[in-house]
Amino acid sequence: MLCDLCHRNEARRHIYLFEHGRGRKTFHLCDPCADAKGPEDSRSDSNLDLLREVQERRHSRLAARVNRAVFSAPVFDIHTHLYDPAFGELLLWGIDDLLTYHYLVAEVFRYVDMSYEKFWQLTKAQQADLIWKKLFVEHSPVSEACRGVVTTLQSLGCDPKQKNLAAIRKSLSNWKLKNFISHCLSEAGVAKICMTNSPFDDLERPVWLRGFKRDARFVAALRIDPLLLAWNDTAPRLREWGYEVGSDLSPKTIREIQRFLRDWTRRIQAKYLMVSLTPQFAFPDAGACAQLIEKAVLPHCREFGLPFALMIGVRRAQNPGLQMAGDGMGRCDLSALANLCAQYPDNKFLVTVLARENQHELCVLARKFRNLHIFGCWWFTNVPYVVEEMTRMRIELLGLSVTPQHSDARILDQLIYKWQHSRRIIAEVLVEKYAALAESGWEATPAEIERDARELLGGGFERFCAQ
Ligand code: FIX
Ligand code: ZN
Repeated sequence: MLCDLCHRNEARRHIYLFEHGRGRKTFHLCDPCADAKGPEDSRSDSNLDLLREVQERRHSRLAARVNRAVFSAPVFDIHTHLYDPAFGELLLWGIDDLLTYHYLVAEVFRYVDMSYEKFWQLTKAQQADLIWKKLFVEHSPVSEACRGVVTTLQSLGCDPKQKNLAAIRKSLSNWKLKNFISHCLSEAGVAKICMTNSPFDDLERPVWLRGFKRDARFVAALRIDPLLLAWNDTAPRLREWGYEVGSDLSPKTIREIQRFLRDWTRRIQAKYLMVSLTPQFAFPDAGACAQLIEKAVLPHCREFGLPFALMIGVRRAQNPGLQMAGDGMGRCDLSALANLCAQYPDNKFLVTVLARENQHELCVLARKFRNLHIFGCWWFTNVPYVVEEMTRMRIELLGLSVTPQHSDARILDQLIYKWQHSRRIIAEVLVEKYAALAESGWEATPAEIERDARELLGGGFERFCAQ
């Protein structure tokens, strides 16, 4: 055992101290440290000072160890809106895309009275100029989305404080996409990325149908919102593509929907199927969404052994003028999810919910149902204050059997800040947990800490998918 103070020499002196209200503490010193700092009287004040010093050193060693483990564990980013580079312009990257992220569009309208129509008529570069001026020059960029831009620029070697967007554009203009992808992934420590792949997207579908050589870092997830949320509009499209569906959900229609799901699951090699749902989502229910889930989606997921991801709580187009920035949120009734988990134990559910008020109940549900894996601090919950609270609550209730974060990145560059910020909070919470554990008499070894970090950053998700 190494000396608690210098952490270099073998500890040969074991000192006990009774700390009022906190039980007996033991610490271990080598001969030179004990001679220099060791107690003469086990109840003296200097003894308490020594205990504090030992505890501080233990804590900073633990923090360094945990940070190393969390920052070096490879991430499997299980939900993003990024694309394999074969999709060309669908993969967004670069400073103007970074600044026109819909989180920042929502924020700029807090400071301008320009009409929405006028804003949308501006070019992307003009929108970026306005956002830069209002959110970074005229105000300090303290919001999480703004700070994200600062972290990213800093890590790309630009000084964001120079406040000169033209100079920033110039200094980033030499990047080539191929190198930039590798650079962002490596800066973020991301090994794999789940895309969001919609057969209903007219720009995306032809690329899949043509076929292309896959980049192994980009994993597909089959997104089926139009199928579940707008059946009346989607049925004619399926017919157009050769699937013999009626408008009703007859057994033949269901078989054809399953053929569609099978074709696309195979075509894109989907890791899971996914949908985002309103706060009103109910299950069981007579509406098309619940009927389609029950009759088509869940049997399909069982057949392929794939999880079904539900992202619950979004109110689309709460303010339509803001376009994508106009989506809102609401609390949902999680008994729908409880019913799904209980009635379909052979299905696996990956779930994130948008309302802070739903997070505790979601954790408790995951304690009841092992076919439920919780992931991410989604969208409006992805702010440090809430991320910290959710991460702590999840680990306290579920141990390491959660995936605390996904990036939801829409612009490649965002991987850098989203993972830097998230890892910092995950590490902070883990330090607190391991310190408390050590205080109770269990000191996690470096190997155990590394194992746990890998589990949280993607290992647990992979295991859940493989079950
Ligand atoms: O439904 C989703 O996948 C959401 O994440 C998006 O629709 C949303 O616009 C977003 O980017 C949130 O971070
Ligand atoms: Zn998303």
